Amino acid sequence: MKIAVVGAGAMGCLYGGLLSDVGNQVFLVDVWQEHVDVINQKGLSISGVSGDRRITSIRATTSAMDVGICDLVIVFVKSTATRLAVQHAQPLIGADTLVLTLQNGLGNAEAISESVGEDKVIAGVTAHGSTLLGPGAIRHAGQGPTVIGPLVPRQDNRLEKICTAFQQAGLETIVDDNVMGLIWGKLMANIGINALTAITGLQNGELLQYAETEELLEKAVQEAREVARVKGITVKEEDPVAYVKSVCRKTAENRSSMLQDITRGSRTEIDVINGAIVAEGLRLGVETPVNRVLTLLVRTIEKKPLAGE
Ligand code: KPL
Repeated sequence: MKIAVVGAGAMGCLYGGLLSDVGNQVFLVDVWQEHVDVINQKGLSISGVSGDRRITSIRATTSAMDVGICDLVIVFVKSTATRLAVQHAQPLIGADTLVLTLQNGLGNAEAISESVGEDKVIAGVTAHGSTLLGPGAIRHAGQGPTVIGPLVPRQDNRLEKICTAFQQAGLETIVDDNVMGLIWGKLMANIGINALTAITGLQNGELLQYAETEELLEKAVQEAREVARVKGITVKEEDPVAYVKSVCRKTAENRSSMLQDITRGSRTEIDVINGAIVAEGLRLGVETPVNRVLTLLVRTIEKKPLAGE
């Protein structure tokens, strides 16, 4: 399968690397020139739970024009960059291309659909954790299922083919048609974990070692669950709080993507995670005080210069 991964951060490199390692033709498309150069010269280094390896079959580029039309485009850029990234990814998308978003937060599938049409979009969630160590190197920090589904019902078996390709790469994957339920289910994990780790500097598993962070995690998730209920979304997980705690344990040593963003001085996805819950809560008349405080604190930390600057 010819696959392009748009956004070669920690998760994009993980999926791209594992898919390339089993014989797919994989291209990473990213704006970071040094990262692209290191991958092309030395290969992509993956360490951690899936074993240590260097993948030299993978190609990286800063321009989608170098790649041409693909069978599958996986969008892994930060949610804040989705619209722009998909515009730049147009040379990858032909009549039979499917575009998969496994990004965090709300609104990505909708943003991609506006550009490429709903029938080409598949969305899903991933329970893997991954950390970018530096140019050309990631650590696979936690494993879990990938669940994907179409935005509109499909008549062909292309989704199943993607599922098989992922499984061959060691990425446990299933198809589920309740895409919004899936996205909201994963959102619960990001709501409970990302902002709290970004504010405290804790790893995911450490959130459960302190009564204070555990209580805030529970409250933030309960608020989000109420927003989902009033909105009429059937969240995949029956007990979202228990689910989020299980994600903390499974990705215990991971530094969440939001903590990684804060450490790098990058903009976070707070507005499409806790901020989105606050906005939906306001619209639906559901109180979300914990999510509001978490959102305001992360926005403050985003504005504060990094220590030493
Ligand atoms: O998706 C994640 C993230 O870091 O963004 C979790 C599930 C919290 C794993 O770290």
